[in-house]
Amino acid sequence: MPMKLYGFWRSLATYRVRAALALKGIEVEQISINLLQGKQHAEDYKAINPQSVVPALVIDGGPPLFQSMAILEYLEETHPKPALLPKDPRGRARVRGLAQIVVSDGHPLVVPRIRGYLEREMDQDEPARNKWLAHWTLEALKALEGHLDKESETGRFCHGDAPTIADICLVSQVFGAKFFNVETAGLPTAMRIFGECMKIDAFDRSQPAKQPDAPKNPAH
Ligand SMILES: N[C@@H](CCC(=O)N[C@@H](CS)C(=O)NCC(=O)O)C(=O)O
Repeated sequence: MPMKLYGFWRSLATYRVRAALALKGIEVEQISINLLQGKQHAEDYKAINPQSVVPALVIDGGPPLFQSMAILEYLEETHPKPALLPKDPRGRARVRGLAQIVVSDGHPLVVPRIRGYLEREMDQDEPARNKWLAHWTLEALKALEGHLDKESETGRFCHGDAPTIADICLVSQVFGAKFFNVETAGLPTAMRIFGECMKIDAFDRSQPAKQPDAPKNPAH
């Protein structure tokens, strides 16, 4: 029975899980929860993920897994090849640290519920909200660049010459930068690594615009 991934084409957290599944060659059935239509708040989806966010991953009809980092760690433990974490504890800490810059610090500030709150409760108009989205997306990418540019562990990818969880998170953040029209010229190492990742079929076919629920017209 294939795993069932509840997600959305535009969701950066879902992208992270799609990319990990694809890199590990795991078959998955995708179920689209339309965040733009608020379907994450429907009772039937809340029964799967009470937080009303995607992704959620259901394996063999068991209780859904939630939170993209926890899911990536689960996939790494259960499908260790190809490895998405280095073997040494220091390396693992570095890769997880890079990943957390995105997952814990950057991405949470731009999710739909934050944007909705800025609009409805804080009376921020669209230009102000777009400024917020671009600012915090760029801050996370600048933090990644600060590490990647100067640390000797950086290789073809974020950590050495094979993709890791850090690359998955970096790529998701760069897709965020594309959505929010962020200028990426000042991020040469991060963007070089993004380019390396996108040469890999698993990263490429997992990208938002290539999902079955993505609009056919790229102007979303
Ligand atoms: N930290 C969570 C983030 C989950 C999350 O916020 N997902 C977004 C899409 S990327 C979502 O479903 N948002 C719905 C909302 O904000 O209403 C993870 O990494 O899985």
